[in-house]
Amino acid sequence: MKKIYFAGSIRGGRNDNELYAQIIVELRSFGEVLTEHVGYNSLSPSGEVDMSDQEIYNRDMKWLTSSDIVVAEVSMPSLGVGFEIASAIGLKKDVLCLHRSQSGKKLSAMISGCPDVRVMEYQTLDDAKQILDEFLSNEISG
Ligand code: 6IA
Repeated sequence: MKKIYFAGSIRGGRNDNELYAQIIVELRSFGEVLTEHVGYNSLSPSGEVDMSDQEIYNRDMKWLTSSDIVVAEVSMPSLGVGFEIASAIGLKKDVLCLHRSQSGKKLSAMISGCPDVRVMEYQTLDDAKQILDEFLSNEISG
């Protein structure tokens, strides 16, 4: 079973967390999603966690290293997600970035201009699912 690392904003802002949860449901039909907590409603930027930032970093970097595929929802700008994308590129992972055209924010040129990631614009959740299906079916067969 392929391991999928999903990245989405946490301290960058949680406005899209329900969308992340729905993307994660879709990702689960293609493999094991290592980072399901990114979609949890209960995870708020100021919330209680029983891990230190260093422990979170170490655990996430270990998961990122062990993953086969990285999918990032990048509509809500997040330093952590940007860091994960750059790290994934360094680790030679296949990276798909999903950006909601109507988010009101233009994607950072450091992501949209990067030749090592696939960036896809989408509008509805159904569009996102279709993009994921195409990307992941190729990944899994290839
Ligand atoms: O800079 P951000 O916080 O927006 O970065 C979000 C990204 O970093 C996500 O894709 C996660 O993989 C990772 N990340 C950041 N914080 C955490 C976390 N706990 N737990 C797991 N992964 C994280 C923070 C909890 C706290 C804010 C209540």
